[in-house]
Amino acid sequence: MKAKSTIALAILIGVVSFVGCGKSSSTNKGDRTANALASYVAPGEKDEYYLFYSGGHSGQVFVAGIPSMRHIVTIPVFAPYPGTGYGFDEESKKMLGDFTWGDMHHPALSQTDSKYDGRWLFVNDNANNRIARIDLRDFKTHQILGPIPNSIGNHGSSFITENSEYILCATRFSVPLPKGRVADPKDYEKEFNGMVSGIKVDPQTGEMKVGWQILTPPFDWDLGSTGKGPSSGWAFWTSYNTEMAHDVLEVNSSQKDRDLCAVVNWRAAEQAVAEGKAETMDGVPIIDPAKVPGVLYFVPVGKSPHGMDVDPSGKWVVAGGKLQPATTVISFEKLKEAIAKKDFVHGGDVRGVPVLEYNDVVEGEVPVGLGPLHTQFDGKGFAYTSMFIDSNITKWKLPPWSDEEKKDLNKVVLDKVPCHFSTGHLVVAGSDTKNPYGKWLVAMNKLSAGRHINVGPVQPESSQLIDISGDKMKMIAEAYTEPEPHFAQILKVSEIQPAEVYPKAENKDPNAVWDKENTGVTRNGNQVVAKLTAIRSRFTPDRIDAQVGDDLTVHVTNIEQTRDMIHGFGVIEQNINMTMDPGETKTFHIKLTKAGVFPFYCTNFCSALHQEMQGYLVVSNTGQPLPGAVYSQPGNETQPASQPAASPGN
Ligand code: RUQ
Ligand code: CUA
Repeated sequence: MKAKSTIALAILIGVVSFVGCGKSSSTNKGDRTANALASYVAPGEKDEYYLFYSGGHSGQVFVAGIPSMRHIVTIPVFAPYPGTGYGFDEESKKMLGDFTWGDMHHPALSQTDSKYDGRWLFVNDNANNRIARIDLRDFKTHQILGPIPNSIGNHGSSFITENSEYILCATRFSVPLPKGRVADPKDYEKEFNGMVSGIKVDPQTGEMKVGWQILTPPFDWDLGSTGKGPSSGWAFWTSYNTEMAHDVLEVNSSQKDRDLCAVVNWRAAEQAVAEGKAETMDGVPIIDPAKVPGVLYFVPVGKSPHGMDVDPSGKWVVAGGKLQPATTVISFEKLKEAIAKKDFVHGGDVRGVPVLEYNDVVEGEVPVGLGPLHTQFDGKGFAYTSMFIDSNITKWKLPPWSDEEKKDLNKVVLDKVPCHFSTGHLVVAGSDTKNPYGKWLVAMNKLSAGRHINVGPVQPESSQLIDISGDKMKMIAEAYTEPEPHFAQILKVSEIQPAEVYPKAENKDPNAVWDKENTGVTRNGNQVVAKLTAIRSRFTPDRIDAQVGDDLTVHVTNIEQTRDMIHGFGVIEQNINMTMDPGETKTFHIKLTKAGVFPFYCTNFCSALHQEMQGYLVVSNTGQPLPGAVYSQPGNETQPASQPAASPGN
């Protein structure tokens, strides 16, 4: 076993250095004119699909268009983003909490009846155990849930159920639970635990809360996928450390020929909690699968698998091989039969969780090549697997297979297209729904290896657009992103209609002001509150007076109702930067610590007089207001601080 894993590692390192030595690309450039036209979107025309990339440790979502592959916007989620003022105003600061970064992996579009319903995009944070919800009405982050209790390394998510009932997550790491308990990593097997979490999604609002959790042995759970159709109500995860090693995982977690994947009946879990079969840890109902049978099963799969993908029919569950040159295809029908017959490996349960017989549930191992990671589907019976080591996309045929094919599964491997280089994730439009759009596949490659103009040692990731509408795949175009997309979702543009302004009538912010009469600066003790409007090309008022030691709160409403008329609010040397979209109110809060005059200005180019859109924050020393200081009651223009509630200023 050890020899095998060493070989796998050698291959891996070999390929990487091969790529690194600058061997020129092997792309079949095909018919340049036809390919160019296929991805060309003329000036003024629009793309047909949205491509939502997870932004990895940038903590952001990148939105591009297909087929042009042009980056259109960035949606900040787990990290501040000055470009949209995210992480500076009170609301987004509160969502981010104490964290300034996240490691985003797998985005999931909300679904109704196993089809995208165009409402929300959920993304997970591997680093700080969080899940966020982006509303597709305005392409903004509206909720960040977490850190999730009893869950460490929220990598195995966000896998959404067929009617968006739950986001299901599994832990990549294990720790002593509840969090905060300390045990020696040498006692890993005994003291550490992993977890599968069901995050409940409100069907109307999308608001998430932790529903329940299932305790697992300290395997390192990897990728997962939810069932649909016949496998409705079930979910599946691969794992890569059934050895339960706690050190030198590179070697110690690659000892066994097979690892175990988790088969979870989430409806049974939900019911068990409703029936009071859970115990509570850190406020969450926890199911111990040894005490509640029927919730969790294990299935052996090829060594250290990675991806786990359920096909559009819900019949086939495909595990990537990573360290073996094949994908394992599990038949859900066989799996259900084996469970019904209690056909378990005799005496082979792991901590009371039954293990199914490999031969009872596996339909076949498809020899796709080296380093299979993730698989996507086109809804026409074909599967597409990303090959990290071989650096290609391999197209193969899903079962049912003929007897002849079964005898030699090489026969179901149909086509390969080289990618550049070392493909990690791939996405086929709509693959995780019951009706994929097919047509386009995007390969997300881990190494770009100098195919772009030289930008120094910092290297982008490359994405390649592949046409899968014919028998043979066609490489069409390539583009670059910042690090680092881990999976993506593709949505038809025609399926959503995002708002382009926030209608005034829908602004429920109690501090929104729309008329000059309601703007102003009020003072109450050391609390100074300013309410401003922003419109081309002025802030009203354009002077805010305060003193050192004051708590200053500023609400700015962009009273425009015109698309694209975005205003910013930056304050010099105060680390304040907000952006207000048309009809939006934003708030910041600051403790004033230094005296001086601090100009504020619009950061977002808005008109020919954008440069003139500025004002002053005047911070005088404590107890020494300027005679002309602007502290007004609403409706009052100017009023010295030392004379509260006096007559309106001139
Ligand atoms: S993992 S390259 Cu975070 Cu999705 Cu497979
Ligand atoms: Cu408002 Cu620039």
